[in-house]
Amino acid sequence: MEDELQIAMADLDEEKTLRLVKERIQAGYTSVDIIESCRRGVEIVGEKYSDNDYFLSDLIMSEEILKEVMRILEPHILVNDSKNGSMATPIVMGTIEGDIHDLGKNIIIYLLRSSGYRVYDLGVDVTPERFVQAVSETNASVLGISVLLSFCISSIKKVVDLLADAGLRDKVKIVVGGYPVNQKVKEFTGADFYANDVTEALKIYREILEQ
Ligand code: B12
Repeated sequence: MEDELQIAMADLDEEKTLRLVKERIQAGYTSVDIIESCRRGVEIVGEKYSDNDYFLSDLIMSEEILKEVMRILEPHILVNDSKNGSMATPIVMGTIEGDIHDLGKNIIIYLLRSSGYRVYDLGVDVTPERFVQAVSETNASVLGISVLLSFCISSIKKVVDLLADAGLRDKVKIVVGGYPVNQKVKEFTGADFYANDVTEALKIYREILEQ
């Protein structure tokens, strides 16, 4: 299905993207639907970059537009005040060592916090040792690791191995997320779940946390 917002994002047409986002909010689209259209558009930006049709400056431009989209969307994301920040189970999130992509991770964190979950954000370029330390210190029952660069995937396996060495593996569910993740990545790293879109990510977190 042709999606005007996805195309505007892929074309890096900031004005049109932001106008369409505002129109869709007015028309009652959910934040998740709007984010997904933008994510698919940005995926095309990545493909064009791989094909040498776009340059690094275009990746940076897509980042700027996506941040602007989130600024517009945030006030419209429903916050569950009754549970805000009070959910007992902490979640740890971060982007794996060597990788500084954080737009997707930040969106997931924002949506989880809006649903009342307590999330510790370790930021980007997080070493395996730091992930393990954070799980141990916070008693987290879910660890979310974001990865966008394929060559950083092996460091996620290291996190899983170190958690096992520390006797923490059974205490925490590990979710990997990001553009290159799939069933094979889940199996290779030893993670429990994977998600590369916002709907699947939220579904997994709810399943784990509402058990
Ligand atoms: C924007 C962008 C950048 C920005 C990042 C800005 C930022 N603050 O994040 C900048 C310009 C800095 C950048 C830099 C680079 N980038 Co870049 N970048 C992208 C681009 C176009 C979009 C990424 C993005 O934000 N998508 C939008 C978000 C919403 O989607 P998402 O990240 O997938 O997240 C969603 C889901 O995956 C999921 N999710 C994400 N994390 C998590 C975590 C958990 C736990 C869960 C459950 C779910 C989840 O939920 C999110 C919401 O839907 C991608 C293309 C692509 N296809 O992804 C390339 C891409 C990732 N980049 C790439 C490359 C090569 C680079 C550079 C090496 C370029 C260079 N020559 O310097 C550097 C690397 C820097 C580094 N060390 O990390 C390649 C990676 C190729 C590969 N296979 O490894 C890609 C795929 C482009 C391409 N096709 O070539 N990049």
